Formats: sequence, C-alpha cells, structure tokens
Amino acid sequence: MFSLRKAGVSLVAISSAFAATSAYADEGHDGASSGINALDHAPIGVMGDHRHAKGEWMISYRLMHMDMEGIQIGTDDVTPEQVATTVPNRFFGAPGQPPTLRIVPTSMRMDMHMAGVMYGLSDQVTLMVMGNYITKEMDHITFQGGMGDTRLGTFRTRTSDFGDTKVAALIGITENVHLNAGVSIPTGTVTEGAEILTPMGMRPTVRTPYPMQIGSGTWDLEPGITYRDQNEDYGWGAQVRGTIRLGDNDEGYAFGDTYQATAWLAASLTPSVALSGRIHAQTLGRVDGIDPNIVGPVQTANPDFQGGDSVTYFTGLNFAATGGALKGWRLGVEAGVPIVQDLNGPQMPTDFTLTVGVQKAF
Ligand SMILES: [Cu+2]
Repeated sequence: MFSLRKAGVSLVAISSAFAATSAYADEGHDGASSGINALDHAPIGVMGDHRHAKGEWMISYRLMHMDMEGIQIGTDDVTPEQVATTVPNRFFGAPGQPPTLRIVPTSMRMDMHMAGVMYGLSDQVTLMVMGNYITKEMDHITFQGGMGDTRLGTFRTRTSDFGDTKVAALIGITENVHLNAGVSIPTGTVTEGAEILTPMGMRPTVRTPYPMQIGSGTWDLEPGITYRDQNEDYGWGAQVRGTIRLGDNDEGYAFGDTYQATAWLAASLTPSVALSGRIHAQTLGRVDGIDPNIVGPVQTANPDFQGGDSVTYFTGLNFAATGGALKGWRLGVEAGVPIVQDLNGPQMPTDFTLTVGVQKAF
C-alpha cells in the first residue's frame, strides 16, 4: 500500500538535494542568468502547460495518487447501512438480484504512473506523448442476504495495468497562448476482473465495475486552450480542457465526457523554488450505455451512479535546479483537497490527491 509518510520523507530528501545544488549554483552566479526558473512550468498537476523551443526534448515522470473515502449522494454524506437499505438495485428482477444495493464500496486508492516525452517540432508547435500504468484498490462491505442491515463481511479488489495513451500537439497562437489538440488512444483494458464476496457468502471472480477498469476503451478527443505568463516574481495561467468520447467501446458503453477548467498563481521564492496555489473545477458525465458483464447489487455497477461536479484546491512546489550536477532537472509536488463535490448517486468522494513529478529538458 502507498505510504504517504514514506512519500513525504522521500520528498523532503529530494527537495533538500535540489535546494542544496541550486543554492550552491546561486552563489556562483545569478540563477536567472542560467535561463532556468521554477516559474517556467505550471504546477505539476497541469498537463500540456508549456511549449518547447524547436529541437528541444523533454522527458517526464509523474506519480498521481488519489484517495477516495466515504459515500455521498449529491453533496450529502450517507452511511453504508443507508445505501444497503434504501438505494434501489437497478438489476432487481434478474435472477438472484435483491431489491436494494447489498455491496457498498467504502474507500478506494489509485496510483497512476505517467511517463511522457515532449518535442519542440518548431517554436510554435510542441508534440507530446504520454503513457501510463495504473493501479486501483477498492474496499467494500457486503451486507447479508436480500434485505436488512446485517454486515456479512468485507473484501478488497485490485486491478492494475497499462492505461490509455495520450498524444497531443500544443499549437502556439501567441507567445502566451496555445491550443491543446489531443487524442486519447484506447490502449488500456476495460475487461478487468476480481474476486468479490456476494450477499450469499460466495466468492466468484467477476468483471469489475466501471471505476475499477483501467482504460476507457474509446478513442477520445482532448481539446483545450492554455494561457500562461510570468514576470520576475510571479507566474500565472489558466487552462480549459475537455475529453470527448468518440462512440462506444467494445463492451457497449462510453465513460462520460469531461470538461475541466483550472487557474493558478505561483510565487517565486528563489529562481529555483516556486510556491503555487491552484483552483480546478471539473464536470464528468455518467457512463453512457452499459456493459452486460457488469452486474450486481453495488453502486459502482450502475452507469447512472458515475460522474459529477467538483471543485478542488491545490497547493504545490516547483523546484528547478539552476546549476550543479542536477542542472536542468525539475521536481514538482502538488497536493489537492476538494472544496465541493456533487456526485451522481451514491459514490465515493475524493479525499486527497498528490502528484509528484520530475522533468528534464535537453
Ligand atoms: Cu515539457
């Protein structure tokens, strides 16, 4: 399991190494004169924020960790017992399907490892490719039999695999504004399975519900527009992006379209360290269609209990080594906590997100 404490300790160690090499470099010459500044990049959680000069390459690695916990209907908290006794099971009427939900997810964790390459095709156009590996883990309570609120037991499902691949062109309109023209290629699987505990006490292996699938199964358009600027002391920017599903996947559905908007402000502490604040708003649609292999008295198997609206606040640190052995390397850390979440049906709200990433241009 992902250890936040361990991650925190490693971050402090890495940050110290960056601060040390940068401080050393700053003594010799002005950090700004190295042409590298922590303000040059957006907070690490923002994708496709910057372009590169013609012929310049950049490689990057990010780890995004997300924690979900509890149950919400709309903006209201509900208990597992309330879900099990009051929320209708959409599969009721099919053989063995009880009238209300009997399996209630209570927490979920996701780790997304993202490896990216950027290349400056010209001073106006930068190309980007990103692959990722995703692990998901979900804890559930199973209630006994067809009704009532007696807990039978708990179980955990896990899925992991390579996810969808993103390619994009960042097309400069002005010095500070570019279009994000992206496509998501369905390289991730949508047929993951796991062992569950049923209300009758059995442990079959079944197709996991929608949130535990790794890919989307659909080709998606990812258009966007990004604005970014900076002076000596501050950097700021905004980005609007969409994910538009082109048709259904082979299993008979498409995840909801996503629209997101974000704006950030970063303050330069030194040329090699910038502190940022960011607001992110997102709306995600319900699952459109249904996978006939995803069936069960559980909220996550219902295509209508997916998606919702959220506003999240992020705070982050960007480090850029302006000299020394690590010159040109960047490290970013960004943590997010939700301000408001309005979820479709019973769903687990996001509790916390953390993104850590390194970047190197050459
Ligand atoms: Cu880059």
